[in-house]
Amino acid sequence: RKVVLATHNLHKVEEFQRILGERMPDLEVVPYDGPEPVEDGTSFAENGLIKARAAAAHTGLVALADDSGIGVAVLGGSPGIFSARWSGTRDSIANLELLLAQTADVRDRDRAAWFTCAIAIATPDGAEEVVEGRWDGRLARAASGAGGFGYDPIFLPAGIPGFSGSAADLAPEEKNAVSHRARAFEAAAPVLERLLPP
Ligand code: ITT
Repeated sequence: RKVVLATHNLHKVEEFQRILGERMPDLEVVPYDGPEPVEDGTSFAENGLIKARAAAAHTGLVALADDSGIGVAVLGGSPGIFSARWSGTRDSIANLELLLAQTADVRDRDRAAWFTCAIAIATPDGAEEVVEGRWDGRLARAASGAGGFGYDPIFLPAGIPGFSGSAADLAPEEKNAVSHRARAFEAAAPVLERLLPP
């Protein structure tokens, strides 16, 4: 059984390979190298579906897409769906530095933030579903940690006993046990089982 992963973000590919390898080891994951559709949806779910639909149509395979980002409470949930290009570029350091600058005056107790991941699944014959996962925490005041990608160095996950570092301080398997992507995948797995050909 095969699924095409409709993302050009290599960090997402790596996380999915680990998450899928552990939870659905019999599934073959093929990367998508076809045309990238315009992501002009107004939500994570819509943008995920746009990507999954395009990959399913182009490959003839069941497609899985991830649309994700970080939300900051005092910014009304921004960057949200604009996370990948928040500074106007895809440079993740520029993006996280802008976010730190925008929240420099925000007190510790008001720094609530969260990651969201929408996983969309589309089949070549037009079935589609989308699920979401969320990971709550706080925005750090400075970047730290060497792992992860994107905004991980400035995200302080809540609820990990004895841990006060950033998401970039977590080992891949630790992040993949609790992240927004892992939680979304938990909801996506039964959908995938249902939509994959036998
Ligand atoms: P594709 O559309 O090709 O999948 P993308 O990177 O453009 O790749 P998105 O539009 O979904 O994907 O943008 C997601 C951005 O949100 C991503 O570039 C990161 O900056 C951020 N992000 C998502 N998940 C993250 C995670 O687990 N850790 C840190 N940052 C994350």
